[in-house]
Amino acid sequence: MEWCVSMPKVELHAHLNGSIRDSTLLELAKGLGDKGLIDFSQVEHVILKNDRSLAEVFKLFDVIHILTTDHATVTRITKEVVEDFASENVVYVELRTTPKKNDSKGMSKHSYIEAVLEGLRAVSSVDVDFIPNSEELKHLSNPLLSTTNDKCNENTRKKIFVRLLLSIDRRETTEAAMETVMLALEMRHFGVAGIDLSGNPAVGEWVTYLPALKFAREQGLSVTLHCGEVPNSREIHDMLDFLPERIGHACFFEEDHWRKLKSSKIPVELCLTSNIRTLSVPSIDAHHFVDLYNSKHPVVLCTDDSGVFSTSVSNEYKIAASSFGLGRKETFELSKNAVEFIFADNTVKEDLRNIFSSAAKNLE
Ligand code: 6MZ
Repeated sequence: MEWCVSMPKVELHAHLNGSIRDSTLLELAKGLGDKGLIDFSQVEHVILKNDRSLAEVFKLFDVIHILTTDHATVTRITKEVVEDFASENVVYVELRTTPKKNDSKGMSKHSYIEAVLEGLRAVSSVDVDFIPNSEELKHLSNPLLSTTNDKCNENTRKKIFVRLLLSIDRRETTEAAMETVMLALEMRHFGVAGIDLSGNPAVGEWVTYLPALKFAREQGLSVTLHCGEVPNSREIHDMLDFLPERIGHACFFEEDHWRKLKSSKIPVELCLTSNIRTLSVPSIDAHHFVDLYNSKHPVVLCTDDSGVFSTSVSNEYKIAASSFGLGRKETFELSKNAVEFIFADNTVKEDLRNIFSSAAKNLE
C-alpha cells in the first residue's frame, strides 16, 4: 500500500458530496440533530451502513445533501476533500459536483459554485492550482485570479491541480441542465473544465440532457457521461454515438457496446470499489478492467465516492495491483497514463508529465 500512496496519482471521477469524510458527515448530522432538525440516530445509521445497493446510495445522497447544502458547509467539504486527495499524493483532481439551488439558504447554482471556489482558496495544507494557465488569463487583472493560496515558497510546498466539472443530475429538466452548462461557461476562468452527466441511472431520459450536452460541446467544454451503470442498451448506444471525451463505469455493456467503445477509443473512468459495493459488477475477478486493460483501451482508476465507499485513490491502485497481478512498473504506468485523459490544457499536462518522469526515477 505504501508505494501506492507515495506514487503520484490523477483522480478524474470524484463526486464532491460522495467524497466527504464520515467524521464530517457525523459532525454535521449531530449539529442538525441537536437543533431538533433531524433524528441523529437514524441518520447516523444511514451514514455508517457499509453495504449499499445502487438505489440505497442515491437515498444516502439525499441525506448527505440535507446536511451539506449551505454555503459554509460546501466550502468546508471542498477544502477537506482536496486536502484528503493531496495527502495521498493525488497531483491532479477533477472534482465534479452538481450546482444546487436551496432557496431556504439563499443559495443559487452560481453561489453554490462560489462556495466551492472559496473551499479551494481555503485549502492550507497544500498549494492549489485551479486557475487555467493560458496567456489570455494571465493578462486579466481580476484579483481573484491571482494564484490562489500560495502562502509559502512554491519550491517547498506540495501542489495539487484542481479542475471542476459541473454535473447535470438525471432528475433535472432540459432547462436546468442548460443553466448548469451556462454556469460552467461563465466559470471557465475559475477552473471549470467540463460537464458530467450523473445521478440515479434509473431516472430520466437521454433526450432530456442532449440539447445541453450538445451546447456544452459547441462551446468547447469537455463532456463525461455516466454510461452503462445499469442495463440500458439504447441509451448506451446513444451515449457512445455522442462521442463524449470520457465515460464513467461501463458496467452493463454488451458485445455491440464494447465494439463501439473500443473503436472510438473513448477513455473509461473505472471505479472498482464502487462497482463491487453497489453490485454493478459481481466480483473483482469479473470486472471489465481486465478486458479493457488487456486490449490496451484507455482507462483510469478512480474512487467515484471515496467517503460513501470508504476508499481512496491509493486503495483503488492497490486493489488493481493485487487483483490483476500488476507489478509496480505497470501500476505506475497506469497512473501516469491518466494524465493524457485530463480535461485541463496542455501546459498542465506537460507539468504532470514532468512530475511523473521525476517520480519514475525513484522507481528504478
Ligand atoms: C451516478 C452518482 C454516483 O454532485 O452533490 N453521483 N451518479 N452514479 C454514481 N455511482 C455510485 N455517485 C455520485 O455529489 C453527489 C451526487 O453525485 C452523483 C449523484 O447525482 C449524487 O447526488 P454532488 O457533489
